Amino acid sequence: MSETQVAIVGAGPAGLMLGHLLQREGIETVILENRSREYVEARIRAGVVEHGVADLLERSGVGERLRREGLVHGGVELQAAGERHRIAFDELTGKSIVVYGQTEIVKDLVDARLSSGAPLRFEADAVALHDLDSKRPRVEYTLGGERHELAADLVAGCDGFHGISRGSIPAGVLREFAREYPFGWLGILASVAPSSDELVYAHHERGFALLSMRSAELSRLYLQCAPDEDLSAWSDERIWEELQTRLGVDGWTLHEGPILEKGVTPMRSYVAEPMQWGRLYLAGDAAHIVPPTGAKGLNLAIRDVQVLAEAILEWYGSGDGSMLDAYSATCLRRVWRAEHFSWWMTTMLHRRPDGDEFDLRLQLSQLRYLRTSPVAATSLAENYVGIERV
Ligand code: FAS
Ligand code: PHB
Repeated sequence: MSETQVAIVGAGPAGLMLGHLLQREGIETVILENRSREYVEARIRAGVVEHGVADLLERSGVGERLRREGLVHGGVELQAAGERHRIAFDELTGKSIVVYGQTEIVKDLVDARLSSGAPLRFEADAVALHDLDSKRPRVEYTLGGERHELAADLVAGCDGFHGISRGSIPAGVLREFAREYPFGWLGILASVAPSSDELVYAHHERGFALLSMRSAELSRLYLQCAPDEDLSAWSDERIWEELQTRLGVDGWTLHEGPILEKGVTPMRSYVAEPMQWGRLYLAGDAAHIVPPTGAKGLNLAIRDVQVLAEAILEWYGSGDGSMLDAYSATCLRRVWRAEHFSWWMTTMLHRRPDGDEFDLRLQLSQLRYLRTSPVAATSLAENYVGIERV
């Protein structure tokens, strides 16, 4: 049996950032990750970092490459009926976003963790959490074909939507809230310079499309598709043809290039309440999921562990557990704000297969209102760049 102060299950953005924030303040942590380092660092996911999250990464010493290589964007384009309109975050809120892949944030956090010498165990599969309602909870995990146990003061469940932490909370404790959407995203990573300086969110009668990017040489684009879309039915040519149709506007060209990676992501909204039980604290996708239209998933994960780290440091520092007791309530205010914004962006921009003309006119009216009203545009902007006080 090994021991630590805080056992962290999962080395995604939540687990790695929590370990980083605690370790740098002298709190002992062990991070257990069931996949390999290569797998974790190669998983292509989010691309947008909120203003406040970029600041936190920099303040805590892991934002140097983000500041050097990240693309600072002062707005995004909304497109409908063949016209684009820029939502100017910088003018409306004084803030911006940073386009910097989640893969890069994970690499930066893994490097920082390994440089610190603090334990980060890859291919360590947490199989059970024990005694979560005691003062000495335990994590049972397998590593190298052997079973191990890690005892701790606290356990952080940062193991994503399909991890074991949420399911370790006894039946009857959690209330779950969910929406499944009748569509998903077909995403591609293409070796071609982005055809727009900023992101383009396009409403189209054939379905939503998003132009994003990872660098001056790498484009990231998405097409609304069926949640169980058969990827083999989408040749590179067909993907580019559909993107040209949905993103095309007069006087603009979408440049094509070799597709390096493609995948289909289904969409859901999900929240589990409370985000804690006994000495277990859930953070990130282990507790909540948002459709990626609002670019909130990664940012919520980081914001959760910012709250959790502060509460843990208070508890160890002064013995005051009030912030830990309030962890779930504190996080859920931001979680539900992000859930609403992500649902709102998703329902405004995607065509439901069972939608009708009434739905279409509501969407077009909402998009027109965002073009004509600075107040409406400011509301979108402040949610997108990240609200500091929710
Ligand atoms: P993660 O899922 O990232 O990390 C959990 C970690 O725990 C994983 O490394 C997993 O291997 C590990 N784990 C699981 N079970 C374990 C066990 N039993 N033992 C040990 N380790 C275990 N968000 C956006 O903002 N924009 C996007 O475009 C976007 N696209 C996405 C595409 C996909 C396919 C997915 C799945 C998510 C996407 N997201 C997007 C959301 C995503 O970025 C998440 O919000 C973010 O990864 C959440 O981070 P974590 O909570 O750390 O969870
Ligand atoms: C991305 O670049 O992957 C991205 C950007 C904005 C979103 C979702 C994904 O809303």
